[in-house]
Amino acid sequence: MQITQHEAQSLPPFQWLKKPAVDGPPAQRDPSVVERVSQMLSEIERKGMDAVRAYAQELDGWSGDLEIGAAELEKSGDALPPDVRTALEMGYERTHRFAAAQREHLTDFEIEVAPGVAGGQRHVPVSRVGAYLPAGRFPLLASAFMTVNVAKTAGVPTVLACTPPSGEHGAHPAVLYGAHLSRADRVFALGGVQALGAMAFGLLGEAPVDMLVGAGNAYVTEAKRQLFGRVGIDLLAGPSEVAVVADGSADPVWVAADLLGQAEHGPNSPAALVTTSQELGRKVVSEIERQLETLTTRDIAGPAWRDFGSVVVVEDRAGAVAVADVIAPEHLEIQTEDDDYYLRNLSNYGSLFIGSWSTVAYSDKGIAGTNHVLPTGKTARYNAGLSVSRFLRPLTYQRASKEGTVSLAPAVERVSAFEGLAAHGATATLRIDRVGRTSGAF
Ligand code: HSO
Ligand code: ZN
Repeated sequence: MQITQHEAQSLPPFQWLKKPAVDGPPAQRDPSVVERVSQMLSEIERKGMDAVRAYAQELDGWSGDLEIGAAELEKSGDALPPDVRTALEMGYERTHRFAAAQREHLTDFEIEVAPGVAGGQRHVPVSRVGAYLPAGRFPLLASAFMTVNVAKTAGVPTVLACTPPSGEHGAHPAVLYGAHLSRADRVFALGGVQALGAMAFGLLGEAPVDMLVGAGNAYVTEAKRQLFGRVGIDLLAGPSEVAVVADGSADPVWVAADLLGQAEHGPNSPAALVTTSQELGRKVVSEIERQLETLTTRDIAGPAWRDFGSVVVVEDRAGAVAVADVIAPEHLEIQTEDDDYYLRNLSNYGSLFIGSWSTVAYSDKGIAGTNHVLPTGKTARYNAGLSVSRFLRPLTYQRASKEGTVSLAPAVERVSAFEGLAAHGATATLRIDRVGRTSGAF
């Protein structure tokens, strides 16, 4: 989310109130991680489940059953405090409803391209998806709603889910309950690279998956990157990010809280304030220090803010849009007197939170219905977050009738001859000769 020198040159004038202590973005790829993941994946591919089990034992201390049975999934909710269970059910229901609306708004169509020639498109789901449900430093309970649930809502017939073993349950009960609500077909207590390898290579009593989705640690992300091509992926998630665009009407206490609300994800989580008000910027800087004093996650959020936090003052709202589009944050909050101006003019963000009553955590937990698997590290310039459309390929088809050949074949013959591709031309010639040529140009 940093602003490079090159980008700064083409931006309207702006001023730094706080610069990140670290120059440049958080490191994305550690060569030792790349090497280790590559070696693990080739071992898993060669040795199959023996290697998977050995890694589960070595890295997670787990030698129990890998699959979580249907009965255990069914009762996973019983282990949860009732209010947590209710909140999870609410999150599932809302993310499902939002994904179902996305499905409904993807339209199939067929148009007449020329007389007797039709072209069409149908959205067809991927057959098999593998979802990774992280349970690391903080188990993110809504993960399954964002991946398994969205895939099932898109119509994916088989969705496998893997989550790291933890404690004697084999997996975190809340993560299991999320997977159960989300309609996972099979769930495994299996973490890290071995989970992704097992799903991609078809080692879990299932054919290989076609696509891997879900966030994880640096090893999980690197495994997805290395498996990409052989399987599809959703995106490569980097550290969670937030940016807030605020003017003098915003409450510095809320803005500071919202910045820390994502900074606590990890010590390399960037958070940025872009403001038209120098006064607000100064207040937010001191408010962050004040809130950090009592925040239980200050040992993470504090270094994150110091190293990757920024406050930028711009001259006007057009300047704020220009800066926000350059930093292209994963989450972008707008807290101004003119929120709709930003909705109309911004183009690079993972998900937008409009108005001071909308905050990122509402979506993070699934309670607001939208997806939290979002592009990070400026990839919002070209990518969007996870949605049903990622699991549905817009497959095209065409149909030409005998009548249609008249409007297709002569042009195809001419282009093919010009290219020197005789066999292409012949496919058209055969057909037009059967119909008979009409005189004149195509
Ligand atoms: N902010 C994370 C998702 C999350 N945070 C879930 C808390 N729970 C990535 O968008
Ligand atoms: Zn979050």
